[in-house]
Amino acid sequence: MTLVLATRNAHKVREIGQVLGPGFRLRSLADFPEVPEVPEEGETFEANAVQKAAFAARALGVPAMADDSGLEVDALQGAPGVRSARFAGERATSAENNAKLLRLLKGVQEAQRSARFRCVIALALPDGTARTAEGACAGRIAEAPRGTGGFGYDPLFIPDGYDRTFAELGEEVKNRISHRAHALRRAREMILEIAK
Ligand code: ITT
Repeated sequence: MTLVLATRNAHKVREIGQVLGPGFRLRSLADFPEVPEVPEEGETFEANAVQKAAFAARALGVPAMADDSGLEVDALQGAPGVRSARFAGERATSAENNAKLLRLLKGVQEAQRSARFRCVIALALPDGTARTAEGACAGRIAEAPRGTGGFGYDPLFIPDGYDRTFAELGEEVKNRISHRAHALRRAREMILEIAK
């Protein structure tokens, strides 16, 4: 079954493929360079996920799925949230975003470093109608980056029940307990309806 993903983030494509398992042929916007940059103007993960999925579905004339996700840090009143990708600036690298996060949390004790990753999966039809499913993963922010796996804030995120970061724990653990894995499991029936 083919599923079109409204993303240009290759790490998301890889994780989504691993969680959904064999049987899905994933295509992403990297396969459709003619689709312009998808706007992301919403104030919530849900609004952005729907905007990305509906934009791609309309542009391509086929159903599309989007993932909008990010990190909420309690000591920062939920920041970086929907701005996770561009926390340290419009074209910021993950290293720059992680450095900014550590700077803002300097001196904050472990008990106050709680955070969660959130993910909203949206499935849209070419007529613009969309449905969504959510997932979250609670944890805390490490004192320094550790590990080489994953992407984004993974070297700083220690999920509850573990003392290693997502980047140290690796794909097998992450794809079992992550925000993205939970959202995809909840979306599975809807995904089967739109995949062809
Ligand atoms: P698309 O919009 O093209 O899908 P993006 O990377 O811009 O790609 P988002 O707008 O959803 O995606 O931003 C998500 C950001 O949140 C991402 O760039 C990371 O910084 C962070 N993030 C989301 N999920 C993550 C994960 O599983 N591990 C680490 N960081 C994550």
